Amino acid sequence: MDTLKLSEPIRQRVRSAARVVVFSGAGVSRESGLDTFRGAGGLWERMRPEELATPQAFRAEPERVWQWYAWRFRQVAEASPNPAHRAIARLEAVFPFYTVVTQNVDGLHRRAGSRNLLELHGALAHAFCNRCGRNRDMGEAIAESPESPPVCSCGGKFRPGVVWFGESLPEATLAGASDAATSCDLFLSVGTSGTVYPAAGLIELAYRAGACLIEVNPEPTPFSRLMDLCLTAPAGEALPALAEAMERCRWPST
Ligand code: BJW
Ligand code: ZN
Repeated sequence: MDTLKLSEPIRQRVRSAARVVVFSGAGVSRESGLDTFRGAGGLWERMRPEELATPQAFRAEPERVWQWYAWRFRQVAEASPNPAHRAIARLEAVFPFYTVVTQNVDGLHRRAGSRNLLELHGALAHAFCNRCGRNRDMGEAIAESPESPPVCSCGGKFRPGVVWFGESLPEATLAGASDAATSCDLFLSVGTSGTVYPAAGLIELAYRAGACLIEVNPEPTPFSRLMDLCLTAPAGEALPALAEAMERCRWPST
């Protein structure tokens, strides 16, 4: 996508927006070489989520779950932020109140420079003890014990610092994301299938609050019909063009 021409109604919304939320999912990291969960080639095509991404799976097969996350951790360590992450980070300088809410656990938004960032589903970079809650660095934990979860001094097992199905999202993070979605003027949904709750509910909150909604996804999602604009393109192509178009709206003389 070269230059993007926004319609006049969207340009007006961008010009007057003070509060902006970017809500991202696995698709934003696809062009960094990381697999999405759902869809063709997605992680869940090869293994069932309930066998890997639940506390029950960790209790039943801790080694298998640990090895899968160790593999994901290594993939992420070798990956780099792509033009979509960088465009999203760049837009933080354009709007007075700008929040990136991500479902991703890969840390690529932070590595690209996003600072006001809420990680709804935790982070692969951390591990914590499933008994006493002690935190430690995931890389060190894997280096110490690549095949099975390291045992804590309390006798518990270290697990990845991510949110599994059936677990609550970090309360303050979800509250911050809900407040941001409820009060925003502009909401960009990027690279998410919008199928996992309560995260996907943020799109509904922004819609009900009357925000201008923009979706970036090569495929339609359950929320596409609510959008003011759908950019049906990969995030790494659409986001740099969208960021540039938004900068032109806000700073017409540059
Ligand atoms: C591109 C692209 C490119 C491709 N550019 N785009 C209400 C209704 C129904 C169910 C529930 C509900 N409330 C709660 C639930 C249960 C459950 C849930 O939502 N289930 C549904 C799946 C049915 N939710 C939970 O259990 C949550 N906890 C909770 O609700 O606690 C309260 C509670 C407790 C106890 C009982 C009851 C309630 C927790 C959810 C945790 C999700 N965890 C995971 C794993 C994280 C760890 C890990 O990484 O392994 O999070 S699951 C997985 O899905 C991961 C993701 O963050 C999440 C969302 O996926 P995402 O990011 O949207 O990725 P994809 O793959 O789905 O989509 C990628 C998109 O990219 C696609 O659209 C592509 O087209 C697109 N794409 N290339 C742009 N280049
Ligand atoms: Zn412990």
